[in-house]
Order: sequence, then C-alpha cells, then structure tokens
Amino acid sequence: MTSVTVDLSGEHLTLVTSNSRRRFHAIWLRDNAGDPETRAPGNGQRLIAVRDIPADTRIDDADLKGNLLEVRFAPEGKVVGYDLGWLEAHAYDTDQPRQRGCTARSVEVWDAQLMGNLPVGDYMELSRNDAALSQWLGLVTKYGFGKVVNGPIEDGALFKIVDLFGYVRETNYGRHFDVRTEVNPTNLAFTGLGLQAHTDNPYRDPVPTLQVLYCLESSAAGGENMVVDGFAAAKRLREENEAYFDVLADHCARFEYASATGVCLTSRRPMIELAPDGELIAVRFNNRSLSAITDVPFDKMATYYAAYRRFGEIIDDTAMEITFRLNPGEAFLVDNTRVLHARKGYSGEGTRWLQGCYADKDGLRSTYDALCHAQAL
Ligand code: AKG
Repeated sequence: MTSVTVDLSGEHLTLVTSNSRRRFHAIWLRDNAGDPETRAPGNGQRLIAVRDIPADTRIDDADLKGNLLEVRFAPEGKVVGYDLGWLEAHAYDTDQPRQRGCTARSVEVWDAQLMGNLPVGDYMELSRNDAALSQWLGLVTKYGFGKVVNGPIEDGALFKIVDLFGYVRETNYGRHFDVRTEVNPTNLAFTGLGLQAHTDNPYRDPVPTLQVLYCLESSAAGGENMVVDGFAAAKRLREENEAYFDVLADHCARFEYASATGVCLTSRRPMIELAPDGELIAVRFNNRSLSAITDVPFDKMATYYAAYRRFGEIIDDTAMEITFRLNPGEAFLVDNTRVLHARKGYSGEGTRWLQGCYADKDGLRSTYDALCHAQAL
C-alpha cells in the first residue's frame, strides 16, 4: 500500500511504499518535472533554468493515481505527474553510508584471485553480437579492464577495438603509438626494459581514461603484461594505514613529460583522488613521470614519501596482480583512472610489437548503457 503526505509548510512530501519511506523536496520535484514545458519532448533536455522556478515553490497538493504521483505546485498552480518507479530509482533520502575510499556500486575490486575468471571477449563475437558486447562492456565497467582475443593481426587493428564502443583520443603521440624497441626512444616504454605498474600519462589534464594495447608480434622471450586494480591497492593502503591513505588523497602530486620536440605536459593531481563524498574516482601512479612534489607541507613530506613507498609496495605485490602474455591478435583495455598495467622486460631473439592508443570511458559507458536499455525493451 503506497501513501503520500505533504508536510505543513509544503516544503517536502513523504512517499511511503511497502518497502521504503522517501522524502522529496518541492524544489527538487519541480526541477525534475518531465512535462513538455519543462523538458523538450524530443531530446529530454531541460527547457527552463533554475531561476525560472519561483524561489518560494512549495507543494500545494499531492495525490496517488495508480503508478503516478501527481503534485500541484504553488505559486505556479502547475500539476506534474511522476512515475513511482522513476522516483524510487532517483530517491536521495536513502542511507548512504560513505567512507573515504568507498567505491561505486558498479565497481568490484579484485586481486590475483580474479585470474581464473578474466573478463575476456572474442573479437568476432564482440563485433557481431550486441549481447556479447554488452556482457563484455559490463565486465570492463565492473573490473576496470578486459582482454580481447582472436582479433585481426594487422597494422591499426587496435582501432577496431575502440570502434566497438567509442572514439580514439589523439595525443602528441598521434592517434596511436608503436610499442617496440627503438634506437632513440622518446619514452622508456619503447625499450625492452620492464615497466613498473603504472597508469598512463598522468601528466595530461584530463588524463586519457581508457588505454588499449594490441599485440601484433610477440616472439621475444619475456614481455608479459600485468594488471593491478588501483582501487583495491588504495583500499588495502587505507586498511593498513589510514594516515598514509589520507596523505596521498589530501595532497597533489605533480607529473611531467617533456621531450625535445616542443612537448611540455604537466599536471597537478593527487595519487589517490576522491569525490567529495569519499568515493574513489582515480588513481595516478607512474614512477617515470612523477616530477618534484611541491604541494605537501614540510612537516608532512616524510609521511608522504612513506605512504608513496607503501602504496608502490602494495601495487608491486604479486598477490595483487594478474599476469598474462599477449599473443598476436590479442589486446587488453584498461580503465586508466583505476587499473595499472606493467610489463616484464624482454630481450634476445625474436620481436615484440604492440600498438597502443587512448580513448575515453564516457563513450564506453554510453555504449554499454544504450545496449542495456535496448535489451530491456
Ligand atoms: C605503455 O605503453 O603504456 C606500456 O606500458 C607498454 C606496455 C607493454 O609494452 O606491454
């Protein structure tokens, strides 16, 4: 049995159903009205600004009509209907226990134990079958990375992975970059050296939120890839030592990439970035491009470095990482705001050639949500 009551001032109403009790403010309801004078019927965009809503808006009356809550607002005299399902899905009068370092509901943190259950998609299936694509994109959203197998072995094939869900982000490295040993490398990635787990390009503002690495040749010994969940590492750091977590979250690090060719990229952001409610929103970790840290007060610098060291040790702990070898035609995709990637060194006979590019996760999320909506119809 659902019921609605309006408080005496008309400032809010209370909607009670068999399993919830939610309050909604008059101003919130009015701003979220879906009638054609408030929102354009074609594209759903809001036609009014908040200044068009009277500051003294209140609820004059509220009534339940089947699955609809009908509200009359004063002083406008406007009557608006709200779907009860929509109200429950958008309710804000809920228990929202938030602590620093929490993660969104869509996220599942992981460690080496995920190995038996890798989010892998078959390229042919992903490109032909929306259900397979949506399932894989869902796993990428949950775990922050995914592998693709059975892709074409051809120059530029990595763009076909991005085409599955979004758009390439071009940078000073071009639309893509070749990861193979070079004589005069502009980046240590273009050598056979091992690379500590890192997020890419923390010196960019904004940082590319997705990275694809696609294998075209891999006959050299070594060169295996590792991925580490930066959110799991940040949570572990907090469990071990809250002060370490706080010092990395509360102060900005600085990152830099400068080359001889007129590129000078700098950024100032924390290694562990939180939303105002404490939710983890990004991890930045890259020993190669960390520049001098100048935003930590003198009396906190020693703790900052101890925290940075411990965060690195957690990231390097093999219990946190998943290791795999990419074969030609295989690729992996990481959420570059969350999952770090690494490479073992390689040398000797044979070749190793990967192509890499960046993209952004708004496109991936949009494709995933649109596929989910289409499947729900
Ligand atoms: C990068 O390009 O960001 C890398 O980490 C290279 C990874 C690899 O060579 O597997």
